[in-house]
Amino acid sequence: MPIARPAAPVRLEAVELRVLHLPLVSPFTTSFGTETEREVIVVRARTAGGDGWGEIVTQQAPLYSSEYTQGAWDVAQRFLVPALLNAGSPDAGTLAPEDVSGILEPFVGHRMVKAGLELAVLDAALRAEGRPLGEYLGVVRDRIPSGVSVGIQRDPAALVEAVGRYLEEGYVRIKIKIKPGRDVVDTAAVRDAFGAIPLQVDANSAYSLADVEILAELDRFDLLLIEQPLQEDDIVDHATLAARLHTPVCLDESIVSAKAAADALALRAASVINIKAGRVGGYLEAVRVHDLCRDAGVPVWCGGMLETGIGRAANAALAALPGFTLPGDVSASNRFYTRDVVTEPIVLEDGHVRVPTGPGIGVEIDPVALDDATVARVELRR
Ligand code: OSB
Ligand code: MG
Repeated sequence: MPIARPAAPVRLEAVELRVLHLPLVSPFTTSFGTETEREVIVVRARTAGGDGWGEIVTQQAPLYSSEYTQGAWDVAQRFLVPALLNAGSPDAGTLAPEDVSGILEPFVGHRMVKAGLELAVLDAALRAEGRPLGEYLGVVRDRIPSGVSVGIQRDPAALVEAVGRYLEEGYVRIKIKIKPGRDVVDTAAVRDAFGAIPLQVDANSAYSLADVEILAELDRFDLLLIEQPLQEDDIVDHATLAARLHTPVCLDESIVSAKAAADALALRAASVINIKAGRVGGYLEAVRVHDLCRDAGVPVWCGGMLETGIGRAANAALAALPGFTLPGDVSASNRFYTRDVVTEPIVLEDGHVRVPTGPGIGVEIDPVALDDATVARVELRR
């Protein structure tokens, strides 16, 4: 469903940006690299009616997507934040959250930056109204089943150990990262150890169509899906691959907008879609992707970008929309962090995560934790 009731406009007075460095509880390895520390940008929208918070989910290096944190830091200050601060009629000077994406639209790409800015403005607007983000987006649940994304480990035995710990904690769905040479063996090890658990794999673009035989070997593991086997722009190749596999193909990196989602579905390049607000340019575009998939009868699930408590709270709300019929990568904060930047980080309860019910994103910032994690800070004023 489209947003039923728009948020009241805000008077945007300043935007504060911070680069945070947050140590990860353990290294996170994917087909594109290993991270030991999360570098991320937090946005504070300062409005006449109070502050709002958002998160720009870029990573330190452009390996998952072309966006990266220093590029985001630059484009935000040079172009995107000034465009928002200058928006609105000069006397009224107000900005509606629903207008943010249109104001930023002339600037090509940089969707993660746009998403973080939009969320901060939206959070400020909703907090001023005392209205929860979930209610605004149209949630139909008060909690969501929680899956966990498990990085590539030293060897399959270490993977089995890691997966075992997450299952003990209660996660209801396991996703393992794969890459060439660590696909069939790792998947077989997890299946052998744990039987018919809900299991899926994520290749993060590590294969090409020439690898179809190897990918078809995964069919025997009865996976929920294989996520993004091929490159971001390999839409036709994904369609060719999908026709050759029994395992459903799910797209992540390729789905950069509602238009990209519609095109991928039209070409039969995917039968499941991973929705990440950052990747598609915001939570409102994420709802549009959700809506079109729901109309097409295509299941979606909420992906993650190792969010802090800010983005994690917003993801928990997004994932409670009706079309999110598969468990997402919305795990507890302690899956990645010992110390989050919010006062009540997301926790796992009986394999589920609660949808926040407070105003806006529904979590409060821990100012000391935020300052401790901050390595750069700038404020742009009207
Ligand atoms: O491909 O889904 C991905 C993390 C960073 C970049 C890309 C991905 C991921 C994850 C982690 O899989 C998801 C999470 O935040 O738990
Ligand atoms: Mg992925």
